[in-house]
Amino acid sequence: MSIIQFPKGMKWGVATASYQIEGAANKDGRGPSIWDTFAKTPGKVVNGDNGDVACDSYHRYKEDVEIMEDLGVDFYRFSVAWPRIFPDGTGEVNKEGLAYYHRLVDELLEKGIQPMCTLYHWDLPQVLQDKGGWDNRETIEAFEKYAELLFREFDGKIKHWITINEPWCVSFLSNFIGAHAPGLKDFQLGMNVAHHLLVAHGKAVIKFRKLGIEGEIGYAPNVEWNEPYSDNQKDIDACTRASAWFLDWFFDPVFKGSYPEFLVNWFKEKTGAALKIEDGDMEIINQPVDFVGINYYTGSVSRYAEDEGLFDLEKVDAGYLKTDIGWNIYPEGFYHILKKISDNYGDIPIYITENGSCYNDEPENGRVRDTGRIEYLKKHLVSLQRSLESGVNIKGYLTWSLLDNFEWAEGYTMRFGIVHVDYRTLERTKKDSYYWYKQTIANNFFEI
Ligand code: JJW
Repeated sequence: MSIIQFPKGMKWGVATASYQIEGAANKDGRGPSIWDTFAKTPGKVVNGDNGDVACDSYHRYKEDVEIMEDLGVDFYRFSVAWPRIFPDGTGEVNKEGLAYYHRLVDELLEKGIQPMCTLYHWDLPQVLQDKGGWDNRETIEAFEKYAELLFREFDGKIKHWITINEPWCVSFLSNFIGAHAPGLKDFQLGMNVAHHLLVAHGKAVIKFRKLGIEGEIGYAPNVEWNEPYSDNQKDIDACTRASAWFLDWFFDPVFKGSYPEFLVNWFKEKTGAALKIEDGDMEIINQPVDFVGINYYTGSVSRYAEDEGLFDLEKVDAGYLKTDIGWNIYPEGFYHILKKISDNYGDIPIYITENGSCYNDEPENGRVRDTGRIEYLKKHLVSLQRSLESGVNIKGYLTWSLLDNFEWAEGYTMRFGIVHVDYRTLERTKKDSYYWYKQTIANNFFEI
């Protein structure tokens, strides 16, 4: 038996996102987002599910905050639905949409929970997509205005801000792989979107500083780890490329003011795509951030395979256990990636803004025995503690997710919550993992 002890002052939290939990899609003047459109396009989301109702947190937020108060978290990470604030993407503010987030934030503050607000968690106003979405630089200006409005509106209330959630998903997964909204399949487009997201991030940070907003601002890239199958140089290089797509591509511009040259060249050779950078872009992106949010779920042992995929790489089934969504349980990757971030980018404060697992356990006699999720959490928190022990500057850990919710292209079939949601009755049931997490938060350690 081991005791895994966390440092004094370690912060704990849970995370969600607007389109995945709010519902109330047509309430109080919300405009349509690209996810409404995508979900209603046949064949894009499992079972044709959509976020019209989701967990109905728009109406049940008090119950959800009460659950978090009982859980004892320091932080609640949520996102604002841009189309609730600007139904037309920009221009006229929808006061009723703003009022919802005031109600939520006030409720959190009253219960002593710190709000951590994500500005962009994928629900782009559809009207902006109609004009090219993130491929169009006008979206950057619209985002800057949207960010400014929220900074001014919530200054003094929200002290932790995240500009963009998972820019890799927003760009490459959504515009090259095509699995998420808007569902396009063009590598050059994915590259343009990735760059524009980083510029939008930088512009929001500049605005935040200029306005003198109280608190901290960062962004939340998702990362995956590819462990070389062998120490053959070809295996190592293939893994370096694949991991860098998540890591270096979205970190180097922010922390070093440049893109990773080896990957720029690789993409040029493989796809013909080239960066489209305007004067001043890299300076805008290269703003000091107060923290970086890390979203980590999975990793793989991978090896070189000639002409396989984008990176000449194949994943090896090395026999790792998988969660119910089919992702490897790979906690060592969490440790390796945190170490690498700290080695390459310095002593930047890190919040784990997402880490969690999909297990589709259902209530039996009012109890959800999600032992798989508890095991997953334990393994990843051991890796987190190893990273802390190795000097990585980790400030807090937020698990994904408070609630089972709309898991994007998987619809409601994949459950990531520590609280079960019955999608017919919208009843919430705390899972065994909830009670385990509550105990861990209270103790600031756990036994394994
Ligand atoms: C990759 C699918 C082909 C969310 C992916 C699909 C097809 C090569 C979870 N994080 O719900 C990554 N999540 O909203 C944010 N993160 O490829 C929050 N990444 O690949 C969670 C999905 C994801 C993915 C899902």
